[in-house]
Formats: sequence, structure tokens, C-alpha cells
Amino acid sequence: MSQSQQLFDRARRLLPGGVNSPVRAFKAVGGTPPFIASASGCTLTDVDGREYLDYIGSWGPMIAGHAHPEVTSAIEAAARRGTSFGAPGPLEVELAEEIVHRVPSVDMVRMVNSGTEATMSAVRLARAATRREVVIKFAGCYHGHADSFLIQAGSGVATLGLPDSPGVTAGAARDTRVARYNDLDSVAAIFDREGSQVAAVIVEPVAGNMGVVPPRTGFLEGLRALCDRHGALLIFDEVMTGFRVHPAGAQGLYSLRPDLSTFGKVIGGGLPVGAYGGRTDLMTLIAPSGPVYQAGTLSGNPLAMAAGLATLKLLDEAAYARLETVSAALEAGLLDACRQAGVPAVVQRVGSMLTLFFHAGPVHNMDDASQADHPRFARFFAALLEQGVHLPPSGYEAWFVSLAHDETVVEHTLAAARKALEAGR
Ligand code: HOZ
Repeated sequence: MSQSQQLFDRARRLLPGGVNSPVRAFKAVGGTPPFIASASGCTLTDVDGREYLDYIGSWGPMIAGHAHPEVTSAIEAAARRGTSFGAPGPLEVELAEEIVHRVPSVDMVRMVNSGTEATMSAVRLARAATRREVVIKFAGCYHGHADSFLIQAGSGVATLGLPDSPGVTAGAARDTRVARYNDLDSVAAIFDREGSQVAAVIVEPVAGNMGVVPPRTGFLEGLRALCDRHGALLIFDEVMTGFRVHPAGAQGLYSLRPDLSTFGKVIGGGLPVGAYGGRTDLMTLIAPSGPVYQAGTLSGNPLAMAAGLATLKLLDEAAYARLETVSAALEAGLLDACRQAGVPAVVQRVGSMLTLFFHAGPVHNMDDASQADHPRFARFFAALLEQGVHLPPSGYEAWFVSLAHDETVVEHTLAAARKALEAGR
């Protein structure tokens, strides 16, 4: 029995499902998840010594590749100076400056420990600022696991087919409305009914948690206009897209200005981090400047700040150009492999995040994403894993390309994909 299998057996007795986050458990694709002993560049090495080309990228943070020397030495140096102070430190200011400098809509920022905390806090702030309670979200978008977001959510919720989680009270769900992604009419209908009650629309400006679904032309602009017309705030959840798809995130790519934004993943460089930010008049409502309470023992943790800063420093223009070239080659090669094998498929990509959907036409929303051939994805996933390529274990997730992926890695991945598709798997 493999070491991974032994660990999984032990883990299942100790951790629910054997994991600390449901998306890791291979429930949708079957089999035993390799337990990872180490990672370097774009390679994961499991406890049995098997190596895999990694397209999970820790679900987004590892844009520089695993154990990048500049990131690890920044973490080491920070750790030597102390791992947590519970008092302000210089790195928090530096990372805040970097974020504010890169994202024009963000004047001020508050660091937290996860994307979940960021979105939960941004919505609290939006409700306080507008003195309204209703929040509009989109089916298939995932904003972490706070109660009011666990309604028709994407990511692990979609993968496990749990549209509404038990434990979320009717009270917590009462003020959430769900619209269809890329469908402005579905949003306008909610505003028509109860526009004066809507505090905010929260959206992934490029959806990444039902697989990658780009916004259709005019969708985000339409949300901006509806929010303005009805006095609601627009929140961009850029936990996944922030500093990944563009130096200023998706809002930079599409030249839009949300009222509030949430971040995570890349700004932590692989350490636990989140942040939310926006206009000064909104952010100064947060305690201790204002009355909206939100706090955290480890917020602005010096190791996380150091890792985030070191990662952002690597993300210059040339880095984004490189991510684009390598990701475009992967996209083109996957499409070609599917075409050659006669398998209906689309590859949806924005920068270095992409998803291969076994679906005949474009995927615009969660209904389309759920009509993709997920059993085929499970077989494809298994065939690639066997050949040493580790995709995210669900057809509802984004694959992440890092600066450590290159043309040779892409060619290796495509060879594995061709073999899997030709074998009809
Ligand atoms: N947003 C991530 C997956 N789509 C979260 C990862 C997790 O849930 O572990």
C-alpha cells in the first residue's frame, strides 16, 4: 500500500473526509489524493517519491512557483525577526502600499487571514455603509464559506453537489439573492423588486469557482450601472484574480472601478492571507477609525506580509507577458488535442487561469458549467495523474499556471493530455 494511501486512511480517522478543505479529497474524481511531501517550481513530490507537474498552484497563490528562492528567503528573514507581534509592523504598511499603488480603486486596505474573512468583512462594511441588508451574488460564484455566501455556491460546494449547506440558518440566507452570472436581466429583476434594500452586488469579475468563466462584454459595466442607479455598492471578489490576471487584477484588465475589492491568494505568496479595500470614505468606517468591527490576532502577520511582498515584486510586466505566453500555448494545445481526438471541448482562459470544459459550446454560467461532461473530466484527470500531471480534482475549478511553467512543461502536459484523449478516457 502506498504511503499516500496509508496517510489517507489515518487522516480519515482524524480529519473529516481525510482533509482540511473539501476540494482536496478527490470526491468528484475518485481515488486517493497524493499526499505532498514537498514542492518546488511547478513540481509536487508526494510522500512516495512520485513527481507531478502542478496545475493546482495551491488554488492560486503560487504564481511565482513553489519555494521560489526570493519568497522563501523573505519568509526566513521575517521568521528570524519573530513570527507574530499582535502589534503593528512595517511589512503591513509596505504590502498595503503595494496594493494601493497597483489598484486604482483601492485607497485603503485591511489585512485579514483568508479570502473568506475578506469577503465576509467587505459585505459587513457594505451593509453598514448603505444601511441596507440584501446582498446579490451569482450562482456558481464562491466567496468563501461564510454563511450568507453558501447558497448556490461554486468550488467545493458545486463539486460535491451541495447547493445549500445545512447549518446555514434561514436568517443568514434571508438577505442573500442569487442571480445568473453573465445575465444582467436576472440582476435587474432583483433591483426592480427590491432595489432600495440592496446593499451590494458581490461578483468574481472573472469567475473561477465554476471553472473559469469570463465576463461577457458589458456584464461588469452593467453591474456598475445598476449599483449606481440603485445606490448599492459593487464588490469585486478578486481573491483569485487579484494580481494574477493583470497587475491591477480583473478590474485593471477590464478598466472598472468597484467600490470595494477583496484579495487573498497571490498577496500571501503561499501563506495564509486575505485583504479587503476600497474608497477612503468606506474604509474609514472600519474600527478603530469607525464603528464597523472586524479584528484578527494574526492579521498582517509578518511572515505572510513578507511572502506577499516578495511575490508581488516578482510580478513585473515581463512576468505577466511570460504567464500569458505559456498559458496561451497550453490553451491552444489542449484545444488542438481535443479536436484531434474528436472530443467536444472548450478551453476558457483569462491570463494564467484556465479551465478545460468537456462541453460543446462556451460556458457562460453555472447552468452551462454543470452541463459539461464531468464523468469524462474525472477519467481525464485520472489519466493525467497517472502520467504525472496534477490538475485540480474537479471540473468546476481553475487550473493555475505559474512563472515556473515553461514551454517544455506545457509540451509534457499536452503529450499526457493527447494520450488520455486518444485512449478515449
Ligand atoms: N477558492 C478555492 C477553490 N476554488 C478554495 C480552495 C479550497 O476551498 O480549499
